[in-house]
Amino acid sequence: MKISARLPSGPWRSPLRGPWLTSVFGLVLLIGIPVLFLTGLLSYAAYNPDLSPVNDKTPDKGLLGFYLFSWPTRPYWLYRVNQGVHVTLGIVLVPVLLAKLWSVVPKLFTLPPVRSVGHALDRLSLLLLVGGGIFEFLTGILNVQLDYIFPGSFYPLHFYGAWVFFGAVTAHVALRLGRTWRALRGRNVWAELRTSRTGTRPEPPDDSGLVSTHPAAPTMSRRGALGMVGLGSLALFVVTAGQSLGGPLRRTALLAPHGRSPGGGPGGFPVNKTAGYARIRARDVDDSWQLVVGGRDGARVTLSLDQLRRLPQHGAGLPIACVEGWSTENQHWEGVRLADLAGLVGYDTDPPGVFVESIQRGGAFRAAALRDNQVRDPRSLLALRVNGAVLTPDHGYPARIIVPNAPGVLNTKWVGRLTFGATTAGGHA
Ligand SMILES: Nc1nc2c(c(=O)[nH]1)N[C@H]1C(S)=C(S)[C@@H](COP(=O)(O)O)O[C@H]1N2
Ligand SMILES: [Mo]
Repeated sequence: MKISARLPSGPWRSPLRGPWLTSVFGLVLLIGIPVLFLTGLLSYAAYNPDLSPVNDKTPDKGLLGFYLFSWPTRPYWLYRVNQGVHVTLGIVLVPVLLAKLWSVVPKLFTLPPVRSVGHALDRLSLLLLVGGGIFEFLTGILNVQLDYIFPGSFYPLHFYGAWVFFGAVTAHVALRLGRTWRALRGRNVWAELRTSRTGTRPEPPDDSGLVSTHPAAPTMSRRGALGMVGLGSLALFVVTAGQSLGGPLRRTALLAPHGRSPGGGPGGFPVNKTAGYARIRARDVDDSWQLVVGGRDGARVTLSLDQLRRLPQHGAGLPIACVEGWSTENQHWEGVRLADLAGLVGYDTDPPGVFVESIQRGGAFRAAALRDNQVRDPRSLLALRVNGAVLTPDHGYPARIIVPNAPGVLNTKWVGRLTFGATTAGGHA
């Protein structure tokens, strides 16, 4: 009777549930979740969090941010790939996550809830695992689909949640890897994929708590269940990946919140916040517009658009890659090197980082801080033109930042002020 006390009674009667099916879903997540964790951590490093409070505002990263490093400017496409993988994989794994939860659902409702100290710890780790997983996937998806419904707080939530979730995943893997491995070896996957519904039998009774004691007749085969989940993931991939891969595939990105058909011409690539959304008025960017550049020992230079155009112009082919996963193909930007602008205010060599402010009043992303390595890269520009034409209003006319291998959020549009050697308004590094 010892065994039957651990077996699910109650409404859970699917004959498909069992250690093998759970382990197959678990194996996919075991490969996918570390990739999500790693690309997520890299994404934080890329946001220059040590230049808070303007960039990533997550407080107390001291302990959890032990790994942070100076994010490089090359290869210029790395952030685009990193974020495309993070967001696309996160979305594609949703059906697998749901299937895994479905497969273990009887375990989440076992009675009595706690049998021993060991069992209590095991259940607590499951709570953090299931809760943490749902929390991470939900905050991530809400963020990419509804753009920042948690103003300013998405980053800390998703960052702290990631550590809790990954800690629970690690504990879970340590506790279950042996059992998973045995379960996977216990059945032949190819034989399983050849078994139709009528040939489908429950897994043998065991003490896993997953196999039903009074299984119902199968309504689908394991092959069918795996196929349904696989097709779900494939469908999500097809309607998501185009937003990062770009080209003609952009049209297939039905789930992409931005720029599925961004139009043609030089400004024909996706826009995050439009000039209208940012409440940029025509008179803010007419002939009265000026760029204020601050620098060493209070040096200050004011430049009109004509004066900027008379400075040496340089080009760079760079994408915009948003933290939300969508990105553009390389665009050809032209403008003034950030390093040259630093040279106008006392930093002829080895310029420091720069604090960039938009003329936009308010809004989460009106300012950003760049590191010295970003300022020094010859491809880092205050861009005045893109693809052979003056910037469109939505892409930041009269001037915007473009930096290689940086998250889109650092490419400030409608720039009004640059302060070299500062990381906050009025502050100095
Ligand atoms: N002033 C200002 N600059 C901004 C933003 C903003 O909201 N305001 N959004 C940033 C974000 S999050 C991204 S992804 C890029 C998008 O650039 P694009 O709209 O030209 O594609 O602009 C960045 N620059
Ligand atoms: Mo972004």
